[in-house]
Amino acid sequence: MAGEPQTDCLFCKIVTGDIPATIVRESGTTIAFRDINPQAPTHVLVIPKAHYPDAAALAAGDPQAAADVLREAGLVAADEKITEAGYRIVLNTGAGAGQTVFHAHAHVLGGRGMQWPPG
Ligand code: DGP
Repeated sequence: MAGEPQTDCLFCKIVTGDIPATIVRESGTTIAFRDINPQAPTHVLVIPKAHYPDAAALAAGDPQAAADVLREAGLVAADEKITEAGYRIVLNTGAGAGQTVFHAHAHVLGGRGMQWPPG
């Protein structure tokens, strides 16, 4: 069923605490933790606690939780003091776009200059 935990999902295991992570924020519907392979001085992942395979599925299945992810991404940026310089929220969607973990997540990246277009 949509939103149910998946036994084979890495990020569901971070939600349950079965896999450790450095959690920086938590809300009723989301957690935010540092990326294991940071691509910028600040690189935090914000995920819904419920399992949806990508951001589009999350927005379709639970629009409030999708909004919560974006709100928490902004609060992470404020906590990390990267709002003034600017930061990026990235939602890789599909393997062709670089998604490797199929539990919806927003990358919050900041603390260095950013290029456009992204690679
Ligand atoms: P994406 O490529 O958009 O699916 O991003 C997945 C991110 O997840 C990637 O930047 C690395 C991160 N990641 C993968 N495994 C772990 C883990 O076990 N712990 C943490 N904290 N991050 C992980």
